[in-house]
Amino acid sequence: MSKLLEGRLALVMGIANRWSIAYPIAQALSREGAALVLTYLGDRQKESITELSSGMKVVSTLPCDVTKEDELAGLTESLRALGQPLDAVVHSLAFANREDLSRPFVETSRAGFLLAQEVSAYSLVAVARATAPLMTRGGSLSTLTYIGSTRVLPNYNVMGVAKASLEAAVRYLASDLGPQKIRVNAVSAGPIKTASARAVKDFSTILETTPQRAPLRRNTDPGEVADTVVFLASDLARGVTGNVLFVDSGMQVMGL
Ligand code: 0WD
Repeated sequence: MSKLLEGRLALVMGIANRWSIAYPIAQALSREGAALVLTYLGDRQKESITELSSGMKVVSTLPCDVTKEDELAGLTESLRALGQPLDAVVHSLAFANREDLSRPFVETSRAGFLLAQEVSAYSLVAVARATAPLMTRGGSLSTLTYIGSTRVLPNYNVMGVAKASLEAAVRYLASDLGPQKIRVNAVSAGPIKTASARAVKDFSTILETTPQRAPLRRNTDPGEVADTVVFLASDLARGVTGNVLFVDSGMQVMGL
């Protein structure tokens, strides 16, 4: 069977460790034939990315803190130097202060609110601006979101507001970049045990209740999220842009 992404180049941002959702996404893109560029935050992640990506076709591993304009400019330059069009970008990153994920939302500080917005939502705009000029034959920009954008989940708080902003950014970017045949979508994943998720107080309760209530009666497998990102990056999704696709065992349809 032919591979869906043979001859394509994909950028994956957000592999922090083996539990990161970006890791199975990179594996799935690689399985479908894509060559990869990976970015990391800090030297510790560089080591772990190098180890995790052995066996994948990685053409470059680059530092990129999305709050730093010089690192974003460096990313653009390094991608340009590869001399090959970029076809897919995966934005799988977010950050909020732990204290803002464990107390009433009304107590969110100005600085904590702005930090969550900057790293988790504005970064998609910054990444789109840094990478769209390299997507000369069109392509796909995918990000990761969570249902806390539209529903209230205990302690998700400031991150829920950042995800609402991120999803709105997906729609505006889809409109801006559509004429260049760049599609922009979000995948709304069900709860998955990762370092970021553990920062949300009582996250384990959400993980425990999902299999009792979700239509598929189980939690989300990160591989299912990864396959949806592959779909979005492939020509199969050529008519899909500006969307939020739920990969959550159907949990989003439930009222209780
Ligand atoms: O249940 C879950 N785990 C869900 C996660 C459900 C639905 C959505 N998501 C989203 C997250 O909100 C995030 O957008 O998936 C995305 C990936 O999150 P993850 O895989 O759950 O978490 P993690 O492995 O911690 O990766 C997030 C990474 C950071 O990890 P650390 O542990 O260092 O905070 O985001 C990256 C970093 O690698 N990151 C940054 N990257 C560049 N610049 C920055 C930054 N300034 N800050 C954080």
